[in-house]
Amino acid sequence: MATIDTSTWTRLIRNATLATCAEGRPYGLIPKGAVALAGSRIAWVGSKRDVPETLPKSCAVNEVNYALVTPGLIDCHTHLVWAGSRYKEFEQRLQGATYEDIAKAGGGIVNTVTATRAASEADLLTSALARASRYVAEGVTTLEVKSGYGLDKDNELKILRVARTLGKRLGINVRTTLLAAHAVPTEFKNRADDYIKYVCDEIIPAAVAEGLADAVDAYCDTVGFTPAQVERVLIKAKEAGLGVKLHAEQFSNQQGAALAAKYKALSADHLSHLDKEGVQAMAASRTVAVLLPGASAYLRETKMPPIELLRVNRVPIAVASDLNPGSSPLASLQLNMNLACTRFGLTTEEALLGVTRNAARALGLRKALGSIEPGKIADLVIWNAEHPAELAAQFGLVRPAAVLRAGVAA
Ligand code: DI6
Ligand code: FE
Repeated sequence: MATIDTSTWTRLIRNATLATCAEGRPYGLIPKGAVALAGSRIAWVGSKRDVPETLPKSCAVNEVNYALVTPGLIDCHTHLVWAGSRYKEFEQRLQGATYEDIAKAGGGIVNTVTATRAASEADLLTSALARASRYVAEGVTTLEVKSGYGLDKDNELKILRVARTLGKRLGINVRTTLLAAHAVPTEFKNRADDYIKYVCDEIIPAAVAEGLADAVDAYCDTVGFTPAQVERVLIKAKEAGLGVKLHAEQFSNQQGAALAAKYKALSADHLSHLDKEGVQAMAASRTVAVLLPGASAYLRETKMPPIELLRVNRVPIAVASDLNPGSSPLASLQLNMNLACTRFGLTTEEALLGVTRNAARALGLRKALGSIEPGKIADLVIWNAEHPAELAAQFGLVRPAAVLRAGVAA
């Protein structure tokens, strides 16, 4: 066997139940594993018996007693920055109203827009920090945050700035997504096309100029925008060099997934009403299917995404929390892993890959994050658990014993 160069190693985690989430075997599992770091990167991954005997003197050694070690978890779809509460709509739905009824009557997203526009950047940061901290406490090291409750240039940028600050304050990796095409604001009532023009001509360029958006998303549905309107946003975002994503096929089938695939979207999200053509289009473009079981459960939806079709066509499946005040005020990625299994029928392995390897792909970060492999960033979680299935098989019981972010203990 070739000798392993340990000269750059700064830390060795030994005696781990290593769920690398790399391809090749279930969970990428190495039962008696070890992982070596060189600063912020992963230098070597293997079996305990292959660890060289001589290590540099300065290399820290962590014996973890066969605890489970996974990549840092990634929530690739949240709307974490907002103000106000929508508890009244929850009560209305319990009385029989639907999400779409409430949106059409002028409630829903637009409600949260009013509160969010009125909130200061400092207040938005305070509430967003509290929400994001819950994710950090459950092993999340990368979080996507969408705008979409500002719906004008200044307020959309305000939300994206809060998102950027969150990452710095919590020392986690935050990816921002501009979702200006989330709903039609009241000042553009019955003028959705004009609003889309404003999004394309003013909001996207401003977000690009300030470097505030990593990607662009749009809401393609009966409560959102038509495929033709969404397409204009996708074209503009692509021209600006940004990745694109789409809220698609949540309440109805608008062929949004196929549209996303046409623009080589990183992901199409929700997908309860996705059909075979949509699945095949996503497979061809390697667009990730992001499943949001919390939103499905919270709105008491009965139509489920076509999991078996996604599997057969080898569409990568991610799982996210969709944290937002209207359709998923459920601030936990682990809860969503569990719901992905109980509600959508994912396996526990699919649930874990959905918040690691495939979630990284959904954010365009598959080369840097999402698995424990040499060269990747050393975002790792050591759990009070023995087996990777435990992460999805419970809720609120399995907790990180330690978290490393880019090789540094958090
Ligand atoms: N993502 C969204 O953007 C909307 N639904 C979803 O799953 C809901 C946002 C809201 O109601 O505030
Ligand atoms: Fe969403």
